[in-house]
Amino acid sequence: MSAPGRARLVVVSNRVALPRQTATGGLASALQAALRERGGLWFGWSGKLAAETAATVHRLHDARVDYATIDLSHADYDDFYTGFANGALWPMLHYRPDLVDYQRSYLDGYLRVNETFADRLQQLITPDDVLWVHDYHLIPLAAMLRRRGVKNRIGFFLHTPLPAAGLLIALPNHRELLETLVSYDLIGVHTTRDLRALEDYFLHETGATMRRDGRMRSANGRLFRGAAFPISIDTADIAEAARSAGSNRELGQLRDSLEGRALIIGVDRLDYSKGLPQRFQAYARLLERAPELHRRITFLQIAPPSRGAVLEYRQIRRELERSAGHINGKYAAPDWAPIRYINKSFPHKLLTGYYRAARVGLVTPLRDGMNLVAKEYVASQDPGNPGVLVLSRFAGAAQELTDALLVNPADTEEVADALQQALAMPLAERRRRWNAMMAVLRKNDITAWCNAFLQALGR
Ligand code: GDG
Repeated sequence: MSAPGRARLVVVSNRVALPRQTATGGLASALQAALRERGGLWFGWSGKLAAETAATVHRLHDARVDYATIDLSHADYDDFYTGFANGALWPMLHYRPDLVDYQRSYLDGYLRVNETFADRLQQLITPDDVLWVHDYHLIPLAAMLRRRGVKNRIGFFLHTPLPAAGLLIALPNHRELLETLVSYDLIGVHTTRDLRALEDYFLHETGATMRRDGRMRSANGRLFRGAAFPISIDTADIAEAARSAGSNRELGQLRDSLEGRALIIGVDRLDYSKGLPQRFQAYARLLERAPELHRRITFLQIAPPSRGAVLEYRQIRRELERSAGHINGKYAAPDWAPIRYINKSFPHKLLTGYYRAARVGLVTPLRDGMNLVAKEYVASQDPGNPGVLVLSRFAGAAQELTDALLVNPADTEEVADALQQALAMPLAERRRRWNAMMAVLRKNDITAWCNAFLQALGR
């Protein structure tokens, strides 16, 4: 096998962000940046539905990257994607066992699609390739490839948090699923907290043992390792995009419409893990107790809809419409709306301009693997006059961005306090905090993340 540094990189993820597609997910944003830098093959679902799963493999080549995608049948989409991945695994991994909708037929569909991925992928790879599989949709893929005789190095990265073993065991058939992870050579997670959970699960629930060299040995004798790799952004690229967005017409329109008011911004996929109802409540609390801020602030929440096929996502959408309407109904004046709530996505470059125009970045997920919006907000700031990040303690990003104002997203008063503190923060303190966070992001950018993972996988 050639050194992984030189070997071809094959990235596998459920969704593939094809060239010139707007990527509104963290995984897509990060992998797009990583592959553009290094070249390689990206394999996954096309995002399209067809009569049959994977009848053909669609191929495309652009800027050093080969793309190979397959369509999913309606039944596979329902069972694998909507049913098991987003209806059972996602809530479980985000500490919401109450929302888990487990059905054996969903798990069967999930395993079926992973088998199809393994079949198609096997035809696309050569023995020297290094495989990097992403996220909770594809947990058993390596085990299925190994059964087909694939001996390549295979790494896995989990983009969500990993809850403690005590919670994970509430997932029916958890061992059937999670034990397949031992077929990867390296399992990457975002934070040391996630890593502790991973090791705890294997050591206490599956009979694996820890060796002196930090690798684990599974009950059936396979050696594998877990490690933390906090994902990041293309820091320099985002800083430059935000700087040059200044001349953008839409950004000018936003600035004009503010008429000098301080902007608070939130940008999140519309997802219950992002803490949006609690965030709206905290903002309402701020308006209630600080009348002097009325007409002087505007909260812009951008929340592109996602996973509309899952009931909880439709419910939260309705809940937020009600809540935003309620806040505006109660506090708005003929010439001022305290909250602007938008359910659509924007070009990424424009977002960086919006971040820069905002005095406060409000990022308060209940649980989040990392949260790239927090990092993008920091990287987009004007060094001479940076804004303040208010960040949930339960986002992975809080482990690195310790100079943000860290809050418990469920604590309405604490979030309202932090907003007030952020809006009043003197320039010198804003600059000190921003410089400290920016130093972290310059050092650990997306390239560093990618290299750290691939180097560890090569060892
Ligand atoms: C998962 C994990 C982890 C958002 N709205 C628009 C838009 N976005 C972009 C953002 C950012 C990305 O989507 C969102 O990333 P996050 O990390 O904040 O959240 P998830 O989508 O939940 O990502 C997360 C991540 O994977 C990576 O491992 O950090 O914890 O949940 O890049 O800018 N992009 C565009 N228009 C939008 O309206 N173009």
